[in-house]
Amino acid sequence: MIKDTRLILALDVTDRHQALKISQDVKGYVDAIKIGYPLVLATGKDIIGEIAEMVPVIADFKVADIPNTDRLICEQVFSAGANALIVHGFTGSDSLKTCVEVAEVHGADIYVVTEMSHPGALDFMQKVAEDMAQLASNAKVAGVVAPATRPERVQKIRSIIGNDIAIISPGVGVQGGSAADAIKAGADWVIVGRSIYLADDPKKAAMEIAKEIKDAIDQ
Ligand code: NUP
Repeated sequence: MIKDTRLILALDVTDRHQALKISQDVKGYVDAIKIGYPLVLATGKDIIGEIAEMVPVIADFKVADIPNTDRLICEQVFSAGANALIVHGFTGSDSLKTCVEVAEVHGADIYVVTEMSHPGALDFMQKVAEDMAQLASNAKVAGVVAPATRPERVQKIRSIIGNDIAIISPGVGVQGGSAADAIKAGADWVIVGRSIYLADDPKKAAMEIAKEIKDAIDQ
């Protein structure tokens, strides 16, 4: 993923025309568009390739299965045109290794979830998040997903993975996190959904967050 605005749009709309319109509008202001079950289940997997023609696509399917099933899922996602795929780390090294192998064949990237951004992540995930960050680092994936809602955890995860792999960070806006704080804590990209796609003017909202990120870097 080319690092420019350092903003990723989470496009969790369920209408095909709206999805394509917003993608066209924010093109140039986001480095990637993350799409997941809401949009793909509503419109079909061809939407992946349609959006990828405009902006690189990260497929957020949080893949979490045995290696053989993971392989079948990865092949479908990358054949559909996704540039990257988000997978879970808790299934362990063999499942992750399989995802990385399929991604390599397609010239695509894998991002591993460490600790999620919502409050429930404290129930189970936070306890093993650092181990999953280490697993991701060992597997030489493109990056990990870490919570903008807890910048101190972004910082901790950065200290584990070093600077070789990236951090993409959701939880900005509606979930309470700040784009500037996440970037200052060590995130390479922030992921923003509702604050952009529910705005009256998604392009303007994306531009404003991109500016906030730039100002945080320039400080
Ligand atoms: O830990 C995570 N938190 C999170 O919100 C991992 C994610 N993949 N996400 C996703 O990021 C979530 O599914 C949604 O697509 C996006 C955040 O959207 P919003 O809260 O900015 O609307």
